[in-house]
Amino acid sequence: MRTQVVIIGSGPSGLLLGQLLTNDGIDNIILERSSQEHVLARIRAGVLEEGTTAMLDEAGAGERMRREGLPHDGFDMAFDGRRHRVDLFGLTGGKRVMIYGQTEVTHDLMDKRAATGGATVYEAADVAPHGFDSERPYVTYKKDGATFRIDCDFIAGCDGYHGISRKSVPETAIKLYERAYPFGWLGIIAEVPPVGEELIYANHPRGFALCSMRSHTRSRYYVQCSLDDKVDDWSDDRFWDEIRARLPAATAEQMTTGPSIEKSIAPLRSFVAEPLRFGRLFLVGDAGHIVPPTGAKGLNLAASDVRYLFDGLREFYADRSSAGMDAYSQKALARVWKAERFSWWMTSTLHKFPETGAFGQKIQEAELDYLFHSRAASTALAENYVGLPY
Ligand code: RFL
Ligand code: PHB
Repeated sequence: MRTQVVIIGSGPSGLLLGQLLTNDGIDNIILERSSQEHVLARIRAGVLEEGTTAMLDEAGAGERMRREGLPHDGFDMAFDGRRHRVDLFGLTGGKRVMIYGQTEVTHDLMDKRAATGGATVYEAADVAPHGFDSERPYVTYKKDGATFRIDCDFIAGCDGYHGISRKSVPETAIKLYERAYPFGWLGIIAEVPPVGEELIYANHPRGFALCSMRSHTRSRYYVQCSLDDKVDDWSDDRFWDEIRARLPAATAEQMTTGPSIEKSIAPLRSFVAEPLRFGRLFLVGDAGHIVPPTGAKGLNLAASDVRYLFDGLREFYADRSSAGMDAYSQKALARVWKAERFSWWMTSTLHKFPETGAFGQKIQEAELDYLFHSRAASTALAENYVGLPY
């Protein structure tokens, strides 16, 4: 079998890249380890930057998002018993974010791929990239007991943090930067109206909390938890008591509670691999970098990586120029590191760190107080939250 680009992984980065290539007449095959149902069952991101929504439109997969997504012009930060609004729209000269779940993004991209005849192999086992340091790379995989080989021009490693692409690169060719945080996020979804019109990020001596949403009737809430905690340690009642304890009293009183329909714990990590290109293999999205979710940047970075790589591939096939692909790693990393910095800052400012104690809490409150009394500091926050240009 032969194609132009083999894409490993059908998360948002693989699906978005695949759709842009297909629309441009560039042949591609997606190899995905899991089943389609499993990919669609993962509940993750919820905040899309304008760059990301524009790319979904460009891919032809933005129609439902434009209809059902919730554009937000700001969000609140709560600390010291009060809520303060960050006016994203006013501070950035008219930019906003879109609240639309990653599950829906994935769904829309899968539907578009099916409608335009793109090939995806689900439940592809033992996927392995080969020969990417030569002119003739290929990828092998197993399906239903048989082994297959696909020859190609390029391989896009869109297979997430635990994928095979990054692991296939010789250790001497790659440098890894990493920081693990000493806590996790316990997240739930419940069929209850969100407590506020906009998101609320809360700093509290008991720990961080986030009130997000998926629609006007579906809430997505998180609390900082211990890495040793298990989902079973957290009954719905314990979760609701804890999140209310971390919010200003007036907000807690307004909160509607109800049974959770999903509950999971995620560790928080910052991670970057350098470079993101190895001959004819490219690392895209979470395969190349991870941010803690506090800044809502992971999915948006996957989209900006796809922008740079797609432009490079298009230029190669249209003009036989490798200039765009040669610039991929450096361009993507410049944006990645700025989002890493911002996500680290949001995480550091809003979470309870066991080692810093009451002093750390006071410093955080001073930083937040400064933020809301300085237009310059608020503008820097808003500019990063809506997404730096690319
Ligand atoms: P994904 O989504 O992990 O997809 C990778 C795909 O590759 C497949 N795969 C393989 N396929 C073949 N062979 C192998 N050997 C393979 N190994 C893996 C996997 O099955 C999977 O289908 O990576 P991608 O596409 O780069 O997308 C990245 C985003 O999913 C991620 O950055 C975001 O979810 C991060 N994130 C958030 N990002 C935001 O922009 N805004 C948010 O509000 C936000 N909130 C979050 C988040 C992530 C969270 N968790 C659980 C990690 C909230 C949470 C709680
Ligand atoms: C979410 O809605 O899942 C969400 C929102 C904002 C974040 C992280 C996650 O910073």
